[in-house]
Amino acid sequence: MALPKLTYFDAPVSRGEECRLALHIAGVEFEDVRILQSDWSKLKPQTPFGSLPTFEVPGQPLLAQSNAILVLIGRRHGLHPKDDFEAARHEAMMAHVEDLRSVVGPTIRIKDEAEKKAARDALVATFLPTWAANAEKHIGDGPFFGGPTLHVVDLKLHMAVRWFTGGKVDHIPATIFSGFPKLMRVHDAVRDDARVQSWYAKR
Ligand SMILES: N[C@@H](CCC(=O)N[C@@H](CS)C(=O)NCC(=O)O)C(=O)O
Repeated sequence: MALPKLTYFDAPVSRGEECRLALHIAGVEFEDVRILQSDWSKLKPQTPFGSLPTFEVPGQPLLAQSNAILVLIGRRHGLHPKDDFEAARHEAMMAHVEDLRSVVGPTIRIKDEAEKKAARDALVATFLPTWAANAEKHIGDGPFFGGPTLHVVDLKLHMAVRWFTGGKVDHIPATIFSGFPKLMRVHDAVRDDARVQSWYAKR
C-alpha cells in the first residue's frame, strides 16, 4: 500500500522537519522525500503554492502549507486539541511562528554582508525580542504550550527556537531567546521528548 509522502529539502530544519517530527511522533510510516536544491526549480511549479513542504495522502490532492499539514496530522493522531477554541489558540501560535519566519527568512537572501548585518542587528534590537515576548504571554505552566502534553504547536515552536540556539544564524546571538523561560522550556521539553530523541537516534 502506498505510504503518505512528505517532501522537503534535504535538511533537518524548519517547516519540513517539524512535519517529519509530527509524523514520527504520531507513529505514521511515511515516505521521507528529501530533494536537492538543484532539483527544486523543476519541482516548484508542480507544488500547490510553489513551496515546500508538501504532504501527499494516498487518494487525496497534494497538500501544502506547513500549518495545514501539521494540523491535519495533529487532528488525526491526537497531537492537536479536540476543543475548537484551544485548537484555534494553538493555530494562532503556529501563525506567530510563520510571522517570525517571514521576517527573518528574507535576510538569508541578502548577499551584501554589511547589509545583512544591519538587517539582522535591527531584528535583534526589536523584532526578535518583541516576537518572543508575545509568544511568552500565551504559554502556560508548561512544560508544553498547552500544558503537560506535546502537540504539533510545540514542534513548531521548538524548530523556531532551535533555528537560533545553534548559533549558526550570522549576527543573531544563540542566546537571543534565553530571557524567555517559557519559550525555552517548550524548546527543551520537545528536545528531551523520548520520541523526538528516537527520531534523531536514527539519523
Ligand atoms: N507558508 C508556507 C511557506 C513555505 C516556504 O516558504 N517554504 C520554503 C522552505 S522552508 C520554500 O519552499 N522555499 C523555496 C521557494 O520559495 O522557492 C508554509 O508554511 O509551508
